[in-house]
Amino acid sequence: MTTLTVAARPYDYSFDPAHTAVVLIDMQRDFLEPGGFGALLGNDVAPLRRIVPACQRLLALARAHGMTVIHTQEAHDPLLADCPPAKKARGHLACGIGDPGPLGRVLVAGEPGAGFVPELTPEAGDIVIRKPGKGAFYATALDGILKNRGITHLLVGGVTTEVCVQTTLREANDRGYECLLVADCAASYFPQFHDAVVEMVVAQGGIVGWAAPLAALEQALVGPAA
Ligand code: TIU
Repeated sequence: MTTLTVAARPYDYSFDPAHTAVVLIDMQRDFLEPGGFGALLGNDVAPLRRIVPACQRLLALARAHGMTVIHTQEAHDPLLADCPPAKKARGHLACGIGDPGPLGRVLVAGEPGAGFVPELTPEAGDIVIRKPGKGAFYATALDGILKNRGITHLLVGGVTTEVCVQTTLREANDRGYECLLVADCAASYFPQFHDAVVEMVVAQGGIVGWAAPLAALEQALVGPAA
């Protein structure tokens, strides 16, 4: 049993890498590239692209320390059988979920847009969870997979902070997982929403979890920079 401590908010976060998973939420072309679902919703994708190098470092740390790596992917089956009509209708998009767009059919599994950005392609041994909703626990095998591995702690990053990241954090917290939001490995199209989520997570004594920058996690795992 190894207990490492991260200088986090609202107070130190302790974890054992053997019982910890890095969960990287939805780092897909549909959210990070022009022409994808996020851009079709009217968003500028630049703030999301900026976290890619930090996410690469987070994955490298996880792999170097034997942690489970989980990538989630928001995508629907080609028949949209797992897409609630209410989700497809939301936003009244001319080109919405399931429609042919610049990156293939929007948010459909197997299409270019649903794929991960090339810098964060899953490696052998990583687990990929396809999810139909915003939370990664809803209608997926994630909870069972984590329990099968004895995972109790989650280090969470990805996009977008206030939609799929926050929903997943709350789902995980209610299931008893100890969650650290790696703040600079998450991003929103709206920087003020990102900042607000970080504050919401750590408020009230860490009612939903902890937050820390990647550097604090690096320091816990590899010691202070020389
Ligand atoms: N639109 C938006 O901010 N997010 C999503 O639709 N999905 C995720 O957050 N992954």
